[in-house]
Amino acid sequence: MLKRMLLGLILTVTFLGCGGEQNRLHVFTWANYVGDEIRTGFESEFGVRVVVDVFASNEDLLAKLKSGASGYDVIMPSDYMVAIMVKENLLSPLDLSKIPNFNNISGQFLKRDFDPENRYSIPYTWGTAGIGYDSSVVNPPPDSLSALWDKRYSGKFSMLDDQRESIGAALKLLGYSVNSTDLRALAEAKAKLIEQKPLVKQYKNEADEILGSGDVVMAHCWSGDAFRAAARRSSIKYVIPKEGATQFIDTVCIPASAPNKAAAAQFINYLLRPKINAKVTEFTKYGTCVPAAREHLPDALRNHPGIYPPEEVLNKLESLRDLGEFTRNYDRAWTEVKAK
Ligand code: N2P
Repeated sequence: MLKRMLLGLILTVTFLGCGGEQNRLHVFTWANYVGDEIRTGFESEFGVRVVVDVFASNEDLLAKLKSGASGYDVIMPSDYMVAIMVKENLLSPLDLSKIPNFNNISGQFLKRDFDPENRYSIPYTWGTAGIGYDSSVVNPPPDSLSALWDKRYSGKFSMLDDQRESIGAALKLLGYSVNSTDLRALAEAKAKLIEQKPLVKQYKNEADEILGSGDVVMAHCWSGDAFRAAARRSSIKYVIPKEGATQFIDTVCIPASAPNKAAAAQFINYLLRPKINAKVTEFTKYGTCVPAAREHLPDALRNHPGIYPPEEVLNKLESLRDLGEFTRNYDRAWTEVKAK
C-alpha cells in the first residue's frame, strides 16, 4: 500500500515536473515584437504558456546567451547576429520537417549570407533604420542624416542605442559603408558621434514610445517603430535618408540551450501561417517575409510605401554583416562614445 502510494507520488511529481517544462515557451525578443494576440492565440491553441522577455539590442542578446542564460526557447536575432551566434555554437539546427510552413516564406529572404542554408534561422520581419520625425515640428522635412547633427533640434531627438546602427549612420553620413573595416573610417565615425552627443536627448531603441508620446520630435529609429508611433500621433513620418540606410532581416532561432525545442518549432511554424503572420505585421508594422500574409492585411498596410519601399529606395540600403574579429573595434568605439 505504502509502496503504491509512494509510486503514485513519484509519478505525479515527475509528471508535473515535465508538464511544467513541456507546457511553457520562453520567448526572448525585441520590445513590441510579439503582440498579445499572437501570444494568447498560441497559448489557447497549443495549451502552452508563452512567456515573453525583451532585450534591447543584438549585442545585449548575445551577451545574455554567452553569460549562460539558458531558459529561452525562441530568440530573434538580426541577420549579422545569426552569423555570430552560429560561430559561437549558441544556436540549435532547425528541424524543418517540424516547420512545414517554411514553404510560405518568400525566396528573397532565404539562403542569405548570414545563414546560407537556413539551418538555424527563419526570417521573421524586415525593415530599415532611418529617421522618424514629427512633421508638425520638424520643418522642412529631413532628407539627410545630417538632420541628426542639426543644432536646431538639440535636446529634442534620440539616436538608436545600438553600436552597429549608430556607428553605421555616422559612417554613411561620411560616405563609408556601414560594414567598413577601415580603422580610419571608424575613428572618423566615432568622432562624429562624439561631436553629436551633446545634442542627443536620449539613446534609445524603443523609439516608438518616445516619438509617439512626444518626448522627442525626431528619432534615428527602425521603420516599424516610426509607423507604430504614427498610429498614435498622426504627424509622425519616416524617411530613409538620401545617403542610404541599413536594412535588416530579423529572424527566429532556437538556442542550443532551449529547454523546449518541440514547442519552439511549433511556435515558429505558427508564426509562418499567413493569417498569423499578417497579425505580426499589423502589430509590429514591419514587412512580412510571407507573401500570402499580405492578402490578410488592411489596404493601408498591404502597400504601405514605408514598409515596402520602391525599388530606387531599396537600392540604397545596406545590410549589416558580421565583421568577425574587427567587431572588437566597433565595441571599443561605441563604449568610448557612450562614456563621453
Ligand atoms: C522592434 C524593433 C526591432 C527591430 N521594436 C530591430 N532589428
